[in-house]
Amino acid sequence: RQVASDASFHSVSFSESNHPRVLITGGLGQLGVGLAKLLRKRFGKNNVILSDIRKPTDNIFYSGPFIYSDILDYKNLREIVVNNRITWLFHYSALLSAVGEANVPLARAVNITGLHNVLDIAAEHNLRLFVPSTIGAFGPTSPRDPTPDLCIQRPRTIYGVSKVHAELMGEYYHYRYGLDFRCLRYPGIISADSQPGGGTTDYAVQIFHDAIKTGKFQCNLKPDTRLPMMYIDDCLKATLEVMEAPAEALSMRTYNISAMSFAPEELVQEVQKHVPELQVTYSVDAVRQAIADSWPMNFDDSNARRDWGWKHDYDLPELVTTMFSFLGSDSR
Ligand code: AKB
Repeated sequence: RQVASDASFHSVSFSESNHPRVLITGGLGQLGVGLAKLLRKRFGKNNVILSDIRKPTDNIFYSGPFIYSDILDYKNLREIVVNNRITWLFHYSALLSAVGEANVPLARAVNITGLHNVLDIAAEHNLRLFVPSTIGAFGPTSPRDPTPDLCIQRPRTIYGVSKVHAELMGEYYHYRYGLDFRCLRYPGIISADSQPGGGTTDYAVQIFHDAIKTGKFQCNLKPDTRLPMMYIDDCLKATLEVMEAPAEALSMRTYNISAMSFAPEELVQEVQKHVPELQVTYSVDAVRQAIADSWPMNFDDSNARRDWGWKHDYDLPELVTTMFSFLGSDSR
């Protein structure tokens, strides 16, 4: 047993030691804190380490182990994996679609070079590795309604290209070196207590905040732009489920997951059931619109449903009700 040192997560009790030891990279983005909460409930607080290059707020720091980790620093990452006896890694560091187009060299470094570091360390240390992919891994020549798991993937964003690369490299390491790589293609994710950073689907989160704060919302996509979307709890549930699935159940290593699909005008209608006075205008962002027009409208996730029993809980009305009960629509 490892002797406790300065960080509290070194002192793991024997009862906790059967659980995976988890590291989450990019942990302060939209999904990491929620994932850490879910995994800590299941595996014990000290067995789940959040990491990022950003400074955490006090509440994140006190809710469980947090560590500085730069995925572009190979030695730093390897040291963290070794010192903390990590067995599962969730690799969330990435630049999203819109922000990636604004800084292609940085997106290339974080999304591609960073992934290479993670893959090598995961293979070297026998980790189970989860890498999220996205609807953005498809492009204008992919079938869009519905988009199956296996089809043409020729995305036109650096984000999409890097995610196809991640899918293929992860699968290659799996077949070549036995790496336990697992990957889900996420739709746009909608969450109340964390913000997305620089994606094309961000409007679907922003509308809730603006409806409550100002009663006015300016949408940067056209009203009929249909995209697959999912509530964060479904996304995190799927992530844990695919990581816990027995290897024999997985007929593939990269799965689409789906819950609902809507266009801004449909979301607006549903939101107006809670905030009838909401005023909506459309001011289309050309970059985001072109990206959205090249992405799936509906995701075919029948393989995930068959292989490991994927089932979503939230459709559009439940999503909207849940968002408002979280954000407190009467705090206006
Ligand atoms: C984005 O819009 O870039 C992301 C995604 C769908 O992967 N939310």
